Amino acid sequence: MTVKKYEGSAGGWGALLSTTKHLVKSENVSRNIRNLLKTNQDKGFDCPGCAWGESEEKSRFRFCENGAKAVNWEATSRRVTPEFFQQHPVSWLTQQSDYFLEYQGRLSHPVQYNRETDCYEAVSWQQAFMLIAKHLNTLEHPNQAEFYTSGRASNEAAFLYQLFVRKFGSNNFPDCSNMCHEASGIGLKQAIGVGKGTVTLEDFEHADAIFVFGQNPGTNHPRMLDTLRQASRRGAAIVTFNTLKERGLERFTNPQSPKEMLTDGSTQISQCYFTPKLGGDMAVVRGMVKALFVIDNAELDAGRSSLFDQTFIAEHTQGGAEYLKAVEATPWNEITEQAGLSQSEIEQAAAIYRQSKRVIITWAMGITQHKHSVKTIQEIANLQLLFGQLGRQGAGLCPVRGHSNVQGDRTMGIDEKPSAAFIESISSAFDFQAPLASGHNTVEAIKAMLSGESKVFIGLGGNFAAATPDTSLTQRALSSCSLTVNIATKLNRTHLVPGQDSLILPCLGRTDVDMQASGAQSITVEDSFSMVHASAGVVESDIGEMRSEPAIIAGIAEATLGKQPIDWSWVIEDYSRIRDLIAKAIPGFTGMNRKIKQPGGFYLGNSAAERQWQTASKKAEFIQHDLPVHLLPANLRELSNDPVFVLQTMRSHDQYNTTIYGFEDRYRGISGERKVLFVNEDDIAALGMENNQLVDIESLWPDGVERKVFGFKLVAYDIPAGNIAAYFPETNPLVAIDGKGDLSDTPISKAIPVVLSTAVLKSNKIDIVSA
Ligand SMILES: Nc1nc2c(c(=O)[nH]1)N[C@H]1C(S)=C(S)[C@@H](COP(=O)(O)OP(=O)(O)OC[C@H]3O[C@@H](n4cnc5c(=O)[nH]c(N)nc54)[C@H](O)[C@@H]3O)O[C@H]1N2
Ligand SMILES: Nc1nc2c(c(=O)[nH]1)N[C@H]1C(S)=C(S)[C@@H](COP(=O)(O)OP(=O)(O)OC[C@H]3O[C@@H](n4cnc5c(=O)[nH]c(N)nc54)[C@H](O)[C@@H]3O)O[C@H]1N2
Ligand SMILES: [Mo]
Repeated sequence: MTVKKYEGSAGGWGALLSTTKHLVKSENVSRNIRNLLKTNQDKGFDCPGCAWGESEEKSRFRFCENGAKAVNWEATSRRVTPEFFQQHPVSWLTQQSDYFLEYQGRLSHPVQYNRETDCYEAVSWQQAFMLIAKHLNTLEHPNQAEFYTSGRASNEAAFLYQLFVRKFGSNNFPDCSNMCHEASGIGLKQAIGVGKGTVTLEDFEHADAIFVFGQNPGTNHPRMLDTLRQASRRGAAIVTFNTLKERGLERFTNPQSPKEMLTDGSTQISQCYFTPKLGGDMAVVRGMVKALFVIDNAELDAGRSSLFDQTFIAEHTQGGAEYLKAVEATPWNEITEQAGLSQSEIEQAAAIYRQSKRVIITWAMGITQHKHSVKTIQEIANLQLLFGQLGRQGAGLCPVRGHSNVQGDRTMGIDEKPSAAFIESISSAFDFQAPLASGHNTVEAIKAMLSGESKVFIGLGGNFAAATPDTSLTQRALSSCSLTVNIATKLNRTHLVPGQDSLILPCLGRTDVDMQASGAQSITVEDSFSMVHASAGVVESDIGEMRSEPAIIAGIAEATLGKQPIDWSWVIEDYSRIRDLIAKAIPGFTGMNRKIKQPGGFYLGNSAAERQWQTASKKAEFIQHDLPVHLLPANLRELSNDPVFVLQTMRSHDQYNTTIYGFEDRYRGISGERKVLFVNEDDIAALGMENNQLVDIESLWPDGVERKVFGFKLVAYDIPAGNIAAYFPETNPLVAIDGKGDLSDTPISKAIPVVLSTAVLKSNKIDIVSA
């Protein structure tokens, strides 16, 4: 392993070289280059990398380095066949790293686990569907099954899936969003009546300032960097709040700009870069509002007009006065202590905000994976409401979504707490009573499987065993099921935790040609900006027995329910038939088949952006919360006499969630290792430890369970004292199942209380990644 400070800008030659390296490694160079050229083009496929939108601008290249990795690794010619499984029993595969599992290539045949041989063995699709139907139809209650979804599923697949599950009788839809932007959905729905972002990509061209909270676009949304670069170049102020100095937010060289590439130039991204403590962002925003309120009072005293948009506040909002009273009552020392920033730093940020007529605020996992995430998001909304930054061009709220269709899946009804209106709409469109009672989210699903209440797990994509909290408990939950089913492109950890019966069903990915009775099909997705557009795969390769996700869901549904409430096989012949059903049942999708023919697709609209408030009061709500009493609650601090650190678990530059592409975290200067722990230099000294030494990490939770991971290398890093950072999923065993966000139930993956000790040479039972 090497640690070497990265001095360059983000992007640039490093990104280009890495793209080329991954092209070569995936053994299909020319075909893959052809694929890249089709990424995010009107007639190509939607990049499975992230949910950032596409500009209208005609450019030949619409992929980024990390999108290229996602495309290449999906389009590999390697195959995991029944022969592979015959040679490799599950107990042997369990010992292999996630990198190894991913590298074996695409799953090619449906397989069923045989307990006697400990191997997966080939089954026919029909046998697989019948086995699932048998398990589902013998449950005492439909709520004894869990139907997980990861955010790559298309609108068509997600729609059929939810229709099947609701007709079956359940709302048990745990999904990746429960671990991701759940808090954004809940927080915004209460505040502005819609749980989605209010801006479009075009708004970024008009913003005077963009505030970026808790997000690492250089790695996770590289195409966003180009948007930020353009904004910066035309003079918009970009202000970043991130616990770490992420290079992509400092400066960026656009690999698609010949001039920058040839002159070694780069664009400064953030005008100001603040490094608050983990979880300190609510205090930051509270401080900004406090600073602005003081100026507002002074302006009014001097007989000048208010800083705030008083017309907007009066006409469109309620609760503003109470909120400002609470802001006034919050003392500066509480704010600065919690934010980890000085009053003057916060005032500096407030000054930029004040000078900017049009402000966009973006955020991702650094905001959503805390105990007080919903509160923080509502604090951000409060700030924007004071200045009327909703329904104004170049302004608004922008939660930057993760998986490429996670937002679309929710729109299609992958929602364990569907609204009464949604249920009414499905019920009347398909002439049956869909269930009204809430189903299980991810944490509830794990608990239900663990207690034996739920007996069947079906995963539409994703890697449940690795992505969820409390790894050993989750694995116990899965293995105590009577049936586990995984619909997947690649082999992963979850497939190695079979229930009594277990199936792996291989599916086509975004890049593959999807051939059905009426010809090649396209599917649709929705990006972070509520744009719905079509995507059609271009890769024609040896697909073995793979089937499309819609076809697999239809097969399961038909075996379980017969032709109810629709003729499942008939709609699969031509996906425009599925879209006609979507148009019939989901608001905003009338004429879907026609509208997706428009270049760039169609905009679903956003009521808050039109200043229509779908809240109980029909106004936008200022929602007031007190700051957390302490970022590290006393009951947790008191669990150890050793210094307690707050750990954030994040992504390296070389992974896609639980998929590990390699061992480089280029911009953080790490190479050849993933078991690293980023710690402040002074903290290392205070612990009496040394840079590069190995430590064990134990998390603290008042339930008496030992949660520990072993052998992480200390890396002295520019990070606030008391805060540390490591990669997920290696650290998921540390997240206690009950360590979750208030109101959102999202695991607190960015706020895990831990203590460190010198490593005893022991390896984890579930040491899920090694080089
Ligand atoms: N290449 C690639 N692209 C991806 C993914 C991937 O794994 N790989 N995953 C996709 C998915 S599902 C998602 S959700 C997104 C995730 O995108 P991100 O949210 O960017 O993902 P993380 O790596 O979790 O990064 C969290 C960032 O927030 C900062 N941070 C953490 N805690 C705090 C805090 O309390 N306050 C502040 N101000 N900052 C904080 C961290 O330092 C880090 O920069 O990316 C999507 N795109
Ligand atoms: N500690 C910690 N835990 C976290 C996070 C964190 O920041 N820290 N982040 C959370 C977040 S934001 C998220 S979104 C979740 C992600 O949780 P998941 O979505 O469950 O996990 P992924 O790693 O994205 O899933 C990868 C698997 O999906 C399958 N796959 C890939 N493409 C397709 C496809 O087109 N169709 C199908 N059917 N399968 C496909 C492959 O088999 C692959 O192995 O993890 C969460 N967990
Ligand atoms: Mo995510």
